[in-house]
Amino acid sequence: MRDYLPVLHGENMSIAEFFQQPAQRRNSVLGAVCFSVSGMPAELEIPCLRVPMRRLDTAEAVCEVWRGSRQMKQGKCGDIHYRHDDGLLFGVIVLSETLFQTDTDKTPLQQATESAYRQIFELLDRENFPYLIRIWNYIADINALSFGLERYQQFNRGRQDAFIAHGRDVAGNAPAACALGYVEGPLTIAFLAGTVAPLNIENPRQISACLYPPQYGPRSPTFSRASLVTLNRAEVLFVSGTASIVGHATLHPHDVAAQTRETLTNIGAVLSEANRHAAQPGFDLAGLSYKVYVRHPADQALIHAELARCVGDSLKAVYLQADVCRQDLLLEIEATGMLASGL
Ligand code: 3EB
Repeated sequence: MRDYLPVLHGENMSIAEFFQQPAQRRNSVLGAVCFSVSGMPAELEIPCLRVPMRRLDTAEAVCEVWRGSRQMKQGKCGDIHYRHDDGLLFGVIVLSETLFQTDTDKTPLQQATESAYRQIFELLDRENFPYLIRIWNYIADINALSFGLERYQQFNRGRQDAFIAHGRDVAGNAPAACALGYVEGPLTIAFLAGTVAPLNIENPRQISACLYPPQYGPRSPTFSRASLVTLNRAEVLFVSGTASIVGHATLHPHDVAAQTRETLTNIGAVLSEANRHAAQPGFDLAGLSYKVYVRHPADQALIHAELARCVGDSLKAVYLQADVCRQDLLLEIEATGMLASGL
């Protein structure tokens, strides 16, 4: 048993467990992302994001809770609700596209995305948390075509414009991320930022997303394959949403088991890269905590069987029904891992 918690700590719990924590323990929560919940009690202090995706492995709702340490401060800034300690800031933003005009050259989703990211960067500048470490993007109807462009590609335009407007790197030093779709609802984003620069990691099996050829849209996605952040006593690895992509191409378009294996091979390659930079090269598939986004609920059992076979008995995974940002991708997997270091 460890006798301390790392500075940043992620864990999954039920909504009931979340709200029944002793006050002192609840006070260490930076924020939470809750899936499969129908409603949530009003929570004044802690930013909680409700993502309307159905959980597939059990009926129970799940909260991914991020903990910090020491003194917490929270606030609201525009559409963002945030909370931070002296090293980490967690924020959530929910923005409806219907607030934006349709008569300009930017689509409503593109404008909403640009606004959300601009608000995030303004907050990070103001609160002095310069480094975006990890960002979770949830977008309604992500594969639909509107205004002549797939909605994921509209999102990519707004995101890249905001990065550029704030002088942020779009090629080589972007945060870890994921981008998933659900049926309908506002643009829904959660993010973690810090005061110490994370190390952003690429996957040698995949072209960097910033170099995807134009067939995937007029603007590249802005994310790296993982980010590694070292906070005094722990190294935390955020593996971005990862899919069955090699080079830039989707492999095994109609074979969900093969896509699962290819995705794990990609995650394995990212772990090898992370281990080249980590203080202790201890990241492995068995030690990660997974979130698996599944396009067709009927595929969940097969995906789980492949994952359990490759990862082993210790597999910790939550399965959610979601649309993935390319029509031919049947799943996307993200993961986090933590190692105590320097002790
Ligand atoms: C991919 O590798 C799959 O647009 O932020 C994964 C992670 C994906 C993040 C994003 C997209 C994003 O291209 C899709």
